[in-house]
Amino acid sequence: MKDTEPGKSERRALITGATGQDGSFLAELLLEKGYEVWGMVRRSSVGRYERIEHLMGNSRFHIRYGDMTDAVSLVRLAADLRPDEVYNLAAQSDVGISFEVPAYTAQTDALGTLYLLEAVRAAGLEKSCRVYQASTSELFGGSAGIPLGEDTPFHPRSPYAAAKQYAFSICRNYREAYGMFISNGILFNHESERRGENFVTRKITLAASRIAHGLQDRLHLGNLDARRDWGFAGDYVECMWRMLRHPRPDDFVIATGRQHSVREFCSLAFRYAGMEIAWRGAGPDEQGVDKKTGRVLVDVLPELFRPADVESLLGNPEKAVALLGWTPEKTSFEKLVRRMVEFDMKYVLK
Ligand code: NAP
Ligand code: G4F
Repeated sequence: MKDTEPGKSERRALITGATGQDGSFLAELLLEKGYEVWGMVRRSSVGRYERIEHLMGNSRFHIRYGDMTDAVSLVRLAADLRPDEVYNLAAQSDVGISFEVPAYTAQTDALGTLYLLEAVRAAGLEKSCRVYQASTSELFGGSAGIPLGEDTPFHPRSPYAAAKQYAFSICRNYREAYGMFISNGILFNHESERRGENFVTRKITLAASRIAHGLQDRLHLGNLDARRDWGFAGDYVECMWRMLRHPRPDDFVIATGRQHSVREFCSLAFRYAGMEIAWRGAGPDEQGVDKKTGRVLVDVLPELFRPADVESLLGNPEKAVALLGWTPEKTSFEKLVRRMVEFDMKYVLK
């Protein structure tokens, strides 16, 4: 696999959502591969660039303002930059919060994707520019223990998933209708020490670290039985890049093929933070107690349950293994949890 096209010394990539978890890892990867990288960021009254601050001094990394809800800004960006590759990662990505801001989620995640594809077309790039769309395992709405693959029907269970279903479909439609190179990455949950603090994994590793240092009393969680196929974000962004190096546009499931419950994630994170949890009680009365002291470390709050939840997600990454050379569980579940706790044990003291 060549890193550069023949006759071209440097490819130019535009990343929407560059300040997010995946955007920051992807920007690092593309810079390592010799790309000129343009990150789209939105204006904020506070500097919110901590995930990409370390890239700011790189002469091949640039930022431009834009917003997925502002079609004009996307048209201008595509026309000015004329990118070879666009990675559409920008989204209101919190499933729980999408129940509270459903229309904004649809505007950003669904219509925003349409605007971006139209911007690529308006710039006359439909034959040259390759587009990656951040699709999601949330589209499936659950797996009931059966691994989910590219042919599994969708059943979105949140405004977020419904918006992402539109984005997935419009990407496929533009691929078929206009012959554009657009690939959907159907990514299962991927985490890291850069994960937003609302997502359950980071909420747990931060809380375990704060509790270990005496900075927090206990952790409140919702559905402890939810099961996810959790991988490491740094591994997953490599697949995004590989999808655009593949000879044909296509849709790919990226997953580890293993799943764990929220409860299991919790037990492991607290263990790495120096505490062994024993679980007692059931349903809303369930508690995680410190085996040594009997102190309650984790409890369940009914208000943290979603109006509809995806109970179980398990992916079948066979196609990506065969066609993209993807290695599932490159970073194991245990390594991922340890990495996040090790980071947060220091982070919470800053
Ligand atoms: P994230 O950390 O929440 O980052 C989202 C990014 O989108 C941020 O840079 C955010 O900017 C930006 N954004 C949000 N609304 C925007 C708008 N209206 N205009 C412009 N930018 C906007 O998400 P992530 O975990 O990196 O995920 C990246 C993408 O993959 C998302 O599309 C997500 O839905 C999808 N995905 C994620 C996972 C996962 O497990 N992480 C799995 C499947 C799919 P601010 O920093 O200014 O908020
Ligand atoms: O960490 P979560 O908020 O991630 P969720 O909903 O699976 O969504 C993430 O992964 C998707 C891919 O499948 C992405 F498309 C999406 O953008 C996002 O990155 O919740 C995981 C599970 C849920 O079942 C939730 O109900 O954990 C359960 N949970 C239990 N207690 C909790 C909590 N989730 C959160 N956020 N906070 C809790 O206290």
